Amino acid sequence: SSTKLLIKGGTVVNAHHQEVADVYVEDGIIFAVKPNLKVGDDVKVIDATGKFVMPGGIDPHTHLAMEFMGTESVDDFFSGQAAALAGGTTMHIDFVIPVNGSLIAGLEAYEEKAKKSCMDYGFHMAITKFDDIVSRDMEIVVKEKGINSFKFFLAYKGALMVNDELLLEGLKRCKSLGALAMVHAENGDAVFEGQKRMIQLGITGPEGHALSRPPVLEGEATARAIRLAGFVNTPLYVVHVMSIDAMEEIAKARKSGQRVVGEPVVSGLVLDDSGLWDSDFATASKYVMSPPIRASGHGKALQGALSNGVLQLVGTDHCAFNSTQKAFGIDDFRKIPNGVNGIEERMHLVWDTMVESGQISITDFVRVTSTECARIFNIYPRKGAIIAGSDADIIILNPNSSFEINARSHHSRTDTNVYEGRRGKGKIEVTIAGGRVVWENNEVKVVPGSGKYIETPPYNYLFSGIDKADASYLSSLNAPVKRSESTTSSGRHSY
Ligand code: DUC
Ligand code: ZN
Ligand code: ZN
Ligand code: ZN
Repeated sequence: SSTKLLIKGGTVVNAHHQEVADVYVEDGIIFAVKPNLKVGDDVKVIDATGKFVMPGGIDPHTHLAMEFMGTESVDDFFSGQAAALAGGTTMHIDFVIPVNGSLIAGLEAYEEKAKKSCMDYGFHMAITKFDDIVSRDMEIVVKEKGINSFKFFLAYKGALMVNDELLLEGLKRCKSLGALAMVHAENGDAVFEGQKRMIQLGITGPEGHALSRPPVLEGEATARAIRLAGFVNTPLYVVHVMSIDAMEEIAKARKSGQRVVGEPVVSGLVLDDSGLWDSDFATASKYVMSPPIRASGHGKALQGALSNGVLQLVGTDHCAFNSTQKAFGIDDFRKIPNGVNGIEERMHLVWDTMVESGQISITDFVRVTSTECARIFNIYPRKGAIIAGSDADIIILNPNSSFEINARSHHSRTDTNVYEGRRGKGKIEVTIAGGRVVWENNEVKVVPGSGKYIETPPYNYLFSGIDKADASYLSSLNAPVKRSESTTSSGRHSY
């Protein structure tokens, strides 16, 4: 028998519109959204009067069970997703990391990791080198495996980093496949240099992490990636925009009409770098992620950019390590595994920081936490909307209740939380994923294996008109000049 649900009397919010209505769900699908729906008594009714009924969050940027810096992030596709559901996120897109440069081997490993999923998920693919085999596999991944986005790391020299030549090859390949190119934008060569300098100065603690890779290196790499994407004429998605420097490059490019998407992450929006100077290593090291959390002022500017549309959607870069893993870098910050939590906290923190403060509307909240992600990765309106026919991924938020964050009560496997002690207004009281009530009365109820892989098709709206723009550019060029061969006195050809 299938679960039938009626969510009654709430304010249903989509990215474009909000209205008081009932939502009827059957077989994991939204069947009707209308005021005063009448249903039979085999239907579970949830009263949402005075509350907001919104599309479940989609986190565009996570690293579950990621093998990284000699260890593996502690939240896997079960614990990380259970945490997500407890915080109102019903889908995430994780980054497949190639195995020995092989995309297919990497994908097989991630398919295995994802078998225990309890919520829907999609994949991006990281590209760590480029050759004929990678080029061929990119096509297989797009056409047969449901992945429409590729990420290039401009940092992590000697590990994941690609140089400009490979980035250009990758951008061209993405364009030809209708796939979106993404970048981790920091100048990896300069970071390497900055790290050596810190160690030489005797700065070996977590503060050295921030000092070794300042905003200027993020701004430079962001500008470079944007210009190279402009040269190829293909859209670009900049992940984890952490600084004013990077944000201003995106603003400038978008103003000129270039198709650049900017993704801030929650840590960059709401934290500052002061924790990295904490005298307690366990406290300071938990804030280590890349790009680093910046000095106060950057976060506020990123909030402004999110509210005025320069940045379009919020991720987390959820990549959780526990304090014993962080302690690998007790004598050298370069060995601290990079990553912070956030998959469980994103929705509450964006609500409190952006909506409660009046910086964005409730419809914009839905757009930046869910709908925009669904549009960009081409799964809208199956995801990111509460309309008849969409997947029943729904949250109920009580604006008059409050949340509190701490490592004791969170659902992540980490023993710390970078948002420890934070409270705010607004509480996600119910999460429905695939038509099942998975979070209610402060309890997660999930089954391993119940999550579905969501294929993301190529050629999203960011690509519309690209070919035409190329054709008109080419036709605007003069025909090649015809020259006759002549020889100079020195014997060289002259043109
Ligand atoms: N940054 C992190 O902090 N963790 C995972 C990968 C990354 O780029
Ligand atoms: Zn509407
Ligand atoms: Zn990154
Ligand atoms: Zn990341």
